[in-house]
Amino acid sequence: MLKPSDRIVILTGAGISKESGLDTFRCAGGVWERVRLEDVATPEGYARDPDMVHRFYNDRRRGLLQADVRPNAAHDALARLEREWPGEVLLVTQNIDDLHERAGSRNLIHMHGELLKARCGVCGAITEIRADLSVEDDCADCGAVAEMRPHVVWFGEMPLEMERIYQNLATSALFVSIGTSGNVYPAAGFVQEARINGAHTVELNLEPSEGATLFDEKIYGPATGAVPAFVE
Ligand code: BJW
Repeated sequence: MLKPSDRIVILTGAGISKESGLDTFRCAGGVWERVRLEDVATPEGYARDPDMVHRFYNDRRRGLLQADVRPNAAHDALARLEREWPGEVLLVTQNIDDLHERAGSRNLIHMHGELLKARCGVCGAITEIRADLSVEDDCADCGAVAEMRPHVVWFGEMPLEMERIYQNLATSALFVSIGTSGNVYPAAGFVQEARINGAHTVELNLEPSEGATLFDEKIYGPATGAVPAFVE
Protein backbone atom coordinates (compact mmCIF):
# COMPACT_ATOMS: atom_id res chain seq x y z
CA MET A 1 0.00 0.00 0.00
CA LEU A 2 2.80 2.42 0.89
CA LYS A 3 5.26 4.05 -1.51
CA PRO A 4 8.94 3.98 -0.42
CA SER A 5 8.95 7.78 -0.15
CA ASP A 6 5.92 7.87 2.19
CA ARG A 7 6.12 9.40 5.65
CA ILE A 8 5.11 7.30 8.65
CA VAL A 9 4.15 8.78 12.02
CA ILE A 10 4.11 6.49 15.05
CA LEU A 11 2.64 7.42 18.44
CA THR A 12 3.64 5.35 21.46
CA GLY A 13 2.33 5.23 25.03
CA ALA A 14 3.05 3.45 28.29
CA GLY A 15 1.94 0.04 26.93
CA ILE A 16 5.08 -0.28 24.78
CA SER A 17 7.30 -0.11 27.87
CA LYS A 18 5.15 -2.41 30.04
CA GLU A 19 7.06 -5.55 29.03
CA SER A 20 10.33 -3.75 29.88
CA GLY A 21 9.10 -3.61 33.49
CA LEU A 22 7.65 -0.06 33.61
CA ASP A 23 4.09 0.47 34.84
CA THR A 24 1.34 1.93 32.70
CA PHE A 25 -0.92 4.63 34.17
CA ARG A 26 -4.47 3.34 33.81
CA CYS A 27 -4.16 -0.49 33.79
CA ALA A 28 -4.83 -2.55 36.93
CA GLY A 29 -1.87 -1.93 39.26
CA GLY A 30 -0.92 1.17 37.23
CA VAL A 31 0.59 4.44 38.47
CA TRP A 32 -2.78 6.17 39.05
CA GLU A 33 -3.82 3.43 41.50
CA ARG A 34 -0.90 4.38 43.77
CA VAL A 35 -0.99 8.19 43.59
CA ARG A 36 -3.57 10.84 42.67
CA LEU A 37 -2.70 12.45 39.34
CA GLU A 38 -3.92 15.81 40.72
CA ASP A 39 -1.15 15.57 43.36
CA VAL A 40 1.82 14.56 41.18
CA ALA A 41 1.01 15.48 37.57
CA THR A 42 -0.35 19.03 37.73
CA PRO A 43 1.39 22.41 38.30
CA GLU A 44 -1.02 22.95 41.21
CA GLY A 45 0.06 19.69 42.88
CA TYR A 46 3.71 20.70 42.48
CA ALA A 47 3.04 24.15 43.99
CA ARG A 48 1.27 22.52 46.98
CA ASP A 49 3.86 19.86 47.76
CA PRO A 50 7.04 19.93 45.62
CA ASP A 51 8.77 17.42 47.93
CA MET A 52 6.13 14.80 47.24
CA VAL A 53 6.32 15.40 43.47
CA HIS A 54 10.13 15.12 43.54
CA ARG A 55 9.87 11.86 45.53
CA PHE A 56 7.44 10.46 42.93
CA TYR A 57 9.73 11.27 39.98
CA ASN A 58 12.90 10.27 41.88
CA ASP A 59 11.35 6.82 42.49
CA ARG A 60 10.42 6.47 38.83
CA ARG A 61 13.89 7.65 37.72
CA ARG A 62 15.53 5.02 39.96
CA GLY A 63 13.16 2.41 38.51
CA LEU A 64 14.07 3.38 34.93
CA LEU A 65 17.79 3.15 35.71
CA GLN A 66 17.58 -0.38 37.14
CA ALA A 67 19.78 -2.79 35.19
CA ASP A 68 16.89 -5.08 34.23
CA VAL A 69 14.86 -2.26 32.61
CA ARG A 70 15.86 -2.44 28.95
CA PRO A 71 14.28 -1.79 25.53
CA ASN A 72 12.12 -4.72 24.41
CA ALA A 73 11.43 -6.24 20.99
CA ALA A 74 8.82 -3.55 20.22
CA HIS A 75 11.27 -0.66 20.82
CA ASP A 76 13.87 -2.54 18.75
CA ALA A 77 11.45 -3.08 15.85
CA LEU A 78 10.61 0.66 15.67
CA ALA A 79 14.30 1.60 15.64
CA ARG A 80 14.84 -0.92 12.83
CA LEU A 81 11.92 0.56 10.88
CA GLU A 82 13.46 4.05 11.13
CA ARG A 83 16.82 2.74 9.87
CA GLU A 84 15.42 0.70 7.00
CA TRP A 85 12.37 2.61 5.71
CA PRO A 86 13.43 4.80 2.74
CA GLY A 87 10.92 7.54 3.62
CA GLU A 88 10.76 9.40 6.94
CA VAL A 89 9.65 7.71 10.15
CA LEU A 90 8.77 10.13 12.95
CA LEU A 91 8.30 8.55 16.37
CA VAL A 92 6.23 10.64 18.79
CA THR A 93 6.21 9.21 22.29
CA GLN A 94 4.10 10.17 25.28
CA ASN A 95 6.56 8.22 27.42
CA ILE A 96 9.14 9.99 29.55
CA ASP A 97 11.44 6.93 29.69
CA ASP A 98 14.49 6.71 27.38
CA LEU A 99 13.89 3.20 26.01
CA HIS A 100 13.30 4.36 22.41
CA GLU A 101 16.68 6.15 22.36
CA ARG A 102 18.41 3.17 23.94
CA ALA A 103 16.92 0.95 21.20
CA GLY A 104 18.38 3.30 18.56
CA SER A 105 15.46 5.54 17.50
CA ARG A 106 16.75 9.00 16.54
CA ASN A 107 13.88 10.86 14.84
CA LEU A 108 11.96 11.05 18.11
CA ILE A 109 9.80 13.60 19.92
CA HIS A 110 9.13 13.25 23.66
CA MET A 111 5.87 15.22 23.70
CA HIS A 112 5.39 14.76 27.49
CA GLY A 113 9.04 15.42 28.40
CA GLU A 114 11.86 13.25 29.72
CA LEU A 115 12.43 11.69 33.13
CA LEU A 116 16.22 11.97 32.83
CA LYS A 117 16.08 15.75 32.43
CA ALA A 118 15.35 18.67 34.75
CA ARG A 119 14.26 22.17 33.72
CA CYS A 120 14.92 25.55 35.30
CA GLY A 121 11.67 27.31 36.23
CA VAL A 122 13.32 30.72 35.61
CA CYS A 123 15.36 30.50 32.38
CA GLY A 124 14.04 27.22 30.98
CA ALA A 125 17.52 25.63 30.70
CA ILE A 126 17.33 21.85 30.45
CA THR A 127 19.94 19.62 32.14
CA GLU A 128 20.48 15.88 32.10
CA ILE A 129 19.82 14.28 35.47
CA ARG A 130 20.34 10.69 36.60
CA ALA A 131 20.34 11.25 40.38
CA ASP A 132 17.59 12.48 42.68
CA LEU A 133 16.21 15.99 42.19
CA SER A 134 15.12 18.11 45.16
CA VAL A 135 13.47 21.44 45.92
CA GLU A 136 16.90 22.74 46.92
CA ASP A 137 18.53 22.24 43.52
CA ASP A 138 19.74 25.46 41.89
CA CYS A 139 19.96 26.31 38.21
CA ALA A 140 23.58 26.21 37.00
CA ASP A 141 22.75 28.26 33.87
CA CYS A 142 21.16 31.38 35.40
CA GLY A 143 22.02 30.93 39.08
CA ALA A 144 18.35 30.82 40.16
CA VAL A 145 18.00 29.26 43.61
CA ALA A 146 15.76 26.21 44.18
CA GLU A 147 14.10 26.44 40.78
CA MET A 148 14.75 23.07 39.11
CA ARG A 149 11.69 20.93 38.32
CA PRO A 150 11.20 17.64 36.45
CA HIS A 151 11.20 18.19 32.64
CA VAL A 152 7.78 16.58 32.22
CA VAL A 153 4.46 17.88 30.88
CA TRP A 154 1.72 17.93 33.49
CA PHE A 155 -2.04 18.28 32.95
CA GLY A 156 -2.85 21.83 31.88
CA GLU A 157 0.62 22.36 30.41
CA MET A 158 1.35 22.50 26.69
CA PRO A 159 2.92 19.33 25.27
CA LEU A 160 6.24 19.80 23.47
CA GLU A 161 6.93 20.31 19.73
CA MET A 162 3.25 20.35 18.76
CA GLU A 163 3.83 22.35 15.58
CA ARG A 164 6.31 19.79 14.23
CA ILE A 165 3.96 16.94 15.19
CA TYR A 166 0.94 18.45 13.38
CA GLN A 167 3.05 19.25 10.30
CA ASN A 168 4.08 15.59 10.13
CA LEU A 169 0.54 14.31 10.76
CA ALA A 170 -0.69 16.48 7.89
CA THR A 171 1.73 14.84 5.45
CA SER A 172 1.86 11.23 6.65
CA ALA A 173 0.59 8.27 4.64
CA LEU A 174 0.48 5.94 7.65
CA PHE A 175 -0.28 6.68 11.31
CA VAL A 176 0.32 3.92 13.86
CA SER A 177 -0.71 4.20 17.52
CA ILE A 178 0.95 1.74 19.92
CA GLY A 179 0.28 1.01 23.61
CA THR A 180 -1.82 4.02 24.51
CA SER A 181 -5.30 4.12 26.07
CA GLY A 182 -6.34 7.22 24.12
CA ASN A 183 -7.45 9.02 27.28
CA VAL A 184 -5.12 12.01 27.14
CA TYR A 185 -5.38 14.88 24.67
CA PRO A 186 -3.98 16.23 22.42
CA ALA A 187 -2.28 12.85 21.64
CA ALA A 188 -5.66 11.08 21.58
CA GLY A 189 -6.72 13.39 18.74
CA PHE A 190 -3.77 12.61 16.43
CA VAL A 191 -5.64 9.75 14.74
CA GLN A 192 -8.38 12.13 13.58
CA GLU A 193 -5.79 14.64 12.38
CA ALA A 194 -4.00 11.95 10.34
CA ARG A 195 -7.30 10.58 8.92
CA ILE A 196 -8.49 14.01 7.78
CA ASN A 197 -5.29 14.26 5.77
CA GLY A 198 -5.79 10.85 4.17
CA ALA A 199 -3.46 8.63 6.20
CA HIS A 200 -4.15 4.94 6.76
CA THR A 201 -4.51 4.50 10.54
CA VAL A 202 -3.54 1.47 12.62
CA GLU A 203 -3.90 0.71 16.33
CA LEU A 204 -1.62 -1.83 18.06
CA ASN A 205 -2.64 -2.26 21.70
CA LEU A 206 -3.42 -4.88 24.30
CA GLU A 207 -7.12 -4.00 24.05
CA PRO A 208 -9.30 -1.52 22.14
CA SER A 209 -8.46 2.06 23.17
CA GLU A 210 -10.96 4.89 23.75
CA GLY A 211 -10.67 5.91 20.09
CA ALA A 212 -10.52 2.39 18.62
CA THR A 213 -13.38 2.98 16.15
CA LEU A 214 -11.35 5.73 14.44
CA PHE A 215 -8.66 3.32 13.23
CA ASP A 216 -8.80 1.59 9.83
CA GLU A 217 -6.91 -1.43 11.13
CA LYS A 218 -6.57 -2.87 14.64
CA ILE A 219 -4.24 -5.49 16.02
CA TYR A 220 -4.60 -6.53 19.68
CA GLY A 221 -1.94 -8.28 21.74
CA PRO A 222 1.24 -7.57 23.73
CA ALA A 223 3.52 -5.05 22.02
CA THR A 224 6.57 -7.37 21.96
CA GLY A 225 4.67 -9.72 19.64
CA ALA A 226 2.43 -7.33 17.69
CA VAL A 227 4.94 -4.58 16.86
CA PRO A 228 7.77 -6.71 15.37
CA ALA A 229 5.18 -8.68 13.36
CA PHE A 230 3.62 -5.45 12.03
CA VAL A 231 7.00 -3.91 11.14
CA GLU A 232 8.04 -7.04 9.18
C1 BJW B 1 -0.23 -2.65 26.32
C2 BJW B 1 0.54 -3.52 27.05
C3 BJW B 1 1.41 -4.31 26.30
C4 BJW B 1 -0.63 -2.52 28.46
N1 BJW B 1 1.44 -4.18 24.97
N2 BJW B 1 -0.19 -2.54 25.00
C5 BJW B 1 -9.18 18.14 24.62
C6 BJW B 1 -8.18 18.70 23.82
C7 BJW B 1 -6.97 19.11 24.38
C8 BJW B 1 -6.72 18.95 25.73
C9 BJW B 1 -7.71 18.41 26.54
C10 BJW B 1 -8.91 18.02 25.98
N3 BJW B 1 -9.68 17.51 26.97
C11 BJW B 1 -8.98 17.58 28.12
C12 BJW B 1 -7.77 18.12 27.89
C13 BJW B 1 -6.72 18.36 28.95
C14 BJW B 1 -5.82 17.23 29.32
C15 BJW B 1 -6.49 15.88 29.10
O1 BJW B 1 -6.28 15.21 28.13
N4 BJW B 1 -7.26 15.42 30.06
C16 BJW B 1 -7.92 14.11 29.93
C17 BJW B 1 -7.68 13.33 31.19
C18 BJW B 1 -9.35 14.31 29.54
N5 BJW B 1 -4.59 17.35 28.58
C19 BJW B 1 -3.60 18.13 28.96
O2 BJW B 1 -3.68 18.83 29.95
C20 BJW B 1 -2.37 18.16 28.09
N6 BJW B 1 -2.06 19.49 27.75
C21 BJW B 1 -2.82 20.23 26.92
O3 BJW B 1 -3.85 19.80 26.45
O4 BJW B 1 -2.30 21.45 26.63
C22 BJW B 1 -3.08 22.36 25.88
C23 BJW B 1 -3.52 23.47 26.79
C24 BJW B 1 -2.68 23.89 27.79
C25 BJW B 1 -3.10 24.91 28.63
C26 BJW B 1 -4.35 25.46 28.46
C27 BJW B 1 -5.18 25.00 27.44
C28 BJW B 1 -4.76 24.01 26.61
C29 BJW B 1 -1.16 17.63 28.86
C30 BJW B 1 -1.26 16.21 29.17
C31 BJW B 1 -0.04 15.77 29.99
C32 BJW B 1 -0.10 14.29 30.34
N7 BJW B 1 0.91 14.00 31.27
C33 BJW B 1 1.10 12.61 31.71
C34 BJW B 1 2.18 12.63 32.80
C35 BJW B 1 3.56 12.91 32.16
C36 BJW B 1 4.68 12.70 33.07
C37 BJW B 1 4.70 11.34 33.74
O5 BJW B 1 4.89 10.30 33.07
O6 BJW B 1 4.53 11.33 34.94
O7 BJW B 1 1.49 11.78 30.62
S1 BJW B 1 -0.40 11.82 32.27
C38 BJW B 1 -0.03 10.23 31.64
O8 BJW B 1 -1.00 9.86 30.63
C39 BJW B 1 1.32 10.38 30.92
C40 BJW B 1 1.08 9.59 29.68
O9 BJW B 1 1.99 9.99 28.67
C41 BJW B 1 -0.35 9.89 29.35
C42 BJW B 1 -1.00 8.88 28.43
O10 BJW B 1 -1.06 7.61 29.00
P1 BJW B 1 -0.85 6.31 28.12
O11 BJW B 1 0.53 6.30 27.60
O12 BJW B 1 -1.93 6.19 27.13
O13 BJW B 1 -0.93 5.15 29.24
P2 BJW B 1 -2.24 4.41 29.80
O14 BJW B 1 -1.84 3.76 31.06
O15 BJW B 1 -3.41 5.28 29.84
O16 BJW B 1 -2.54 3.28 28.69
C43 BJW B 1 -1.67 2.21 28.44
C44 BJW B 1 -2.26 1.35 27.33
O17 BJW B 1 -1.32 0.33 27.03
C45 BJW B 1 -3.57 0.65 27.71
O18 BJW B 1 -4.55 0.86 26.70
C46 BJW B 1 -3.21 -0.83 27.80
O19 BJW B 1 -4.21 -1.70 27.33
C47 BJW B 1 -2.01 -0.90 26.90
N8 BJW B 1 -1.06 -1.95 27.28
N9 BJW B 1 0.21 -3.37 28.41
C48 BJW B 1 0.59 -3.27 24.37
N10 BJW B 1 2.19 -5.21 26.92
